[in-house]
Amino acid sequence: MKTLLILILALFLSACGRKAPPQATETAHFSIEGMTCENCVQGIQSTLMRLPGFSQSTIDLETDSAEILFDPSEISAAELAERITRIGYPTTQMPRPEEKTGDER
Ligand SMILES: [Cu+2]
Repeated sequence: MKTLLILILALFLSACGRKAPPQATETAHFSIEGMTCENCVQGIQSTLMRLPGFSQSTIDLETDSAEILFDPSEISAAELAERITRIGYPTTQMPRPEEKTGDER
């Protein structure tokens, strides 16, 4: 009885311990071809959600672009692009928009 409780507690603690360290996140920008409606966006989003290391995505149907937050130790930007391409939307990684603007002196 007691050992079971301790075991459960230990499992609980180790599960928490695994989630506790804040994951390093990286943002990547992509150009996605072939999206025509909200369903396309939903489809891409649900594919992304199943990937390890995926954190968050903002997909813009009007500009055919996406911004994806992910943990680079789990998945790469290239892999993300490949996964979206594989479900029918040819995706290429883009440079950050900040790098395009002539903001620096
Ligand atoms: Cu669609």
